[in-house]
This record gives sequence, structure tokens and C-alpha cells, in this order.
Amino acid sequence: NGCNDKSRGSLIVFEGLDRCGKTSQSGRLVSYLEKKGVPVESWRFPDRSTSVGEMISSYLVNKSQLDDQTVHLLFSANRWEKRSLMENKLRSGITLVVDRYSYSGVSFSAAKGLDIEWCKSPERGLLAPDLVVYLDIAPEKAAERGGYGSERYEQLDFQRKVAQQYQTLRDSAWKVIDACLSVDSVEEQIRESAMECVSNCLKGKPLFKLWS
Ligand code: 2DT
Repeated sequence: NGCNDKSRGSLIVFEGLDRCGKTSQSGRLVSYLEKKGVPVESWRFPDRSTSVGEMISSYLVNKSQLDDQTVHLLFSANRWEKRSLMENKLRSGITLVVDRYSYSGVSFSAAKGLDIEWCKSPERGLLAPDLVVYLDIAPEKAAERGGYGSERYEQLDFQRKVAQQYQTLRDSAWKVIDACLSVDSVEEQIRESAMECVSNCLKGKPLFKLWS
């Protein structure tokens, strides 16, 4: 079809409760896309490698205390500090598969009782994902999967609140997948949505901003 200079990589985000299978399914998707010859990178938020990320990490392992607003803004800053790099990668044709993004940012903070619009504000203007794979699992089921770790937030009561908040953020980019189906069947559904998404972005689908 000739070349199209608006052709770009896709921003594919994985979201869901702790232990829903995000990390393993996003890894599987990256391998699959590589095999298909799609240029792809695996990303995650929080990105604990930056100095902002280190502050977040020490908060998550309970080594430091920060108030809810402060940590919310740090998570957001951690995405902002990566925004231009993400855009450059996408424009150069690289697809980014990202484990957690602004939906985690808003859901976890709103679950603590912060106002949802306040939570969304600092996220406005970040890149909007082309596809959000939401791995849907009941909090009780997720808890049964080998139990939670020792980080902050890994508790059933809190995960229930997070699940409720996620529901208010659903939009047309979301593909909700039942995370209790077999690993292979979940993987198959993700592949299908991802390939369609990659193809639309190759054809020049515009890059949008989040919640603007
Ligand atoms: P991981 O276990 O996936 O490393 O996440 N979180 C994450 C937030 O509260 N706000 C955010 O913006 C993001 C990206 C979810 C660590 C924990 O951090 C939470 C779980």
C-alpha cells in the first residue's frame, strides 16, 4: 500500500488487580509480537530505575511514609518523565507493551479515598493507550492465587476497592478479558486484540492524549 509517514507503533497497556496475570501475559504477548516481526519493547510502571521510581519503591516496601497525595503525584511524575521517550519510540515504529499505567495510578489512589477527578488531573496529557487489556478477576479469586506479597496494597479489602475504581475508568480502548479462563485462552484473546491494534497504528491511527 505504499508508505505512510504517520505509521507508528502501538501503545498497549495491561491493567488489573494484583495477581490477575498481567506480568506473565504481557511477557507472552511481547514474545509473540517479536516472533511476528513486530518491533516491540516491554515496559512497566512504576519504573523503579529513576530517582522518582526509587522514592516510589521505598514507599511500596514500607521503608518510607508519604501522604497519599504526594505518592500519587510521584507515580504520575514517573510517567511524565518517560512521556517523550515513549512518544519517540512509538513514532519510530516501536510497539510498547506496558504493565500498568494511569488507570492503576487513579484506581489505587481513589481507592484510598482521594477524589477521582483530582487523581485524573495530573494524568491529563500523557499518551492515551491504543489498547488497554484489562484482566478481569474477582478480588477473592486473585487472593487465592498463591496469596499476596508483602508490599503495601496487597490486601483483599483494598483490592476490592481498587476493582471498583477500575470500573469507573473503562472506555472504548478497553478490552476486558476474563482472567479465570485458561492461560492459553486468555493469551489467544490478547493476541487477537493486539494484532488488530498494531495493524491500525501501522495504518496511521492518530496518537491521542489521555483524558483531555
Ligand atoms: P507492581 O507490583 O506492578 O510493581 O506495582 N500503583 C502503580 C499505583 O498505586 N499507582 C500507579 O500509578 C502505578 C503504576 C499498584 C506496584 C504497586 O503500585 C501501585 C501496585
